[in-house]
Amino acid sequence: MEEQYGGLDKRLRRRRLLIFLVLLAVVVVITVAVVLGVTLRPRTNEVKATFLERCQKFKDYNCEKIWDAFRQAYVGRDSCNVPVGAYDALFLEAPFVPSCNRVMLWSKTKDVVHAFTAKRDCYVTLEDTMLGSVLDGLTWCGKEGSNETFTTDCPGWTECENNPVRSFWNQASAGFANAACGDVTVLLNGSIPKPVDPMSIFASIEVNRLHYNRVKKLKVVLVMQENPVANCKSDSLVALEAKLDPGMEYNCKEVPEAQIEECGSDPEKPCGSCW
Ligand code: DVN
Repeated sequence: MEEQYGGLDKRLRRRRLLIFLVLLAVVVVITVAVVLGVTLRPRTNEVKATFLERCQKFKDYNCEKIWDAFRQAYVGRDSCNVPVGAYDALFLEAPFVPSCNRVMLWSKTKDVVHAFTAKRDCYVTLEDTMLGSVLDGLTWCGKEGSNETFTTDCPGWTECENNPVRSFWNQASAGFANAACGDVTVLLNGSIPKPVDPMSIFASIEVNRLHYNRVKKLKVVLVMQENPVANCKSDSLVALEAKLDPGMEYNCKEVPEAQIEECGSDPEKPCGSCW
């Protein structure tokens, strides 16, 4: 008799364990579904709100129209099939205004450059223009069959060439360089062996668009930190000068980062004296 009860008891415990495991599995599945649902859910409203809020800081732009021109470049498309040309309508809607003697390009010096232009308006970087400012630091993509804008599960910068973010910055950089005129300044990094990286946007897209009929001089500011590893005679800088249109002036200055930061912070000092 006792054995019979013992067997019954065992079967009861086994059944309770089974029910507990099934319930646990259900809870885990629901939790994963909710987390995925939240992380992968379309973020159209968030991206659009940020886009419009940043755009409206600039006068005389029809921000709703620009948003529509922007989203049509990637919405409903495979995120590795958004070529630079997909943004043509956007740049027609918000073209770059020619900027003489104020264009500042950069490469591997994002922080020091934007710290400078945040304090002084004598130069303008792409990220200080309306479109550059609106999209700086954002991630976006669409999906085939969806009308939404996503900010997660989008291809990374190097995952595929024609991703929405990289194609935008490539096209924007080309347009920004095309709008340059007079003297152009570029801040490069003296702490890396190749301040002019051939794979960079500056070297592969922007330099090729600095033509002598508009741009008369390229001024290189080589930002020098402690223990620099490059100088104005480094191979990649000599090659840069050789690449410029005949007749275009070129100069290169090795400038301590501290001097740029200090000069940028002193509104009394003319920008030109910062290097
Ligand atoms: O002249 C500037 C400016 O006009 C811009 O439009 O292009 C020039 C800077 O691009 P660059 O010459 O390629 O310089 P960087 O420093 O190599 O790259 C610039 C930015 O592109 C990086 O700051 C990255 O942006 P992020 O993530 O800091 O907002 C992005 N980038 C470049 N290579 C990347 C990358 N992001 C991820 N992975 C990479 N491999």
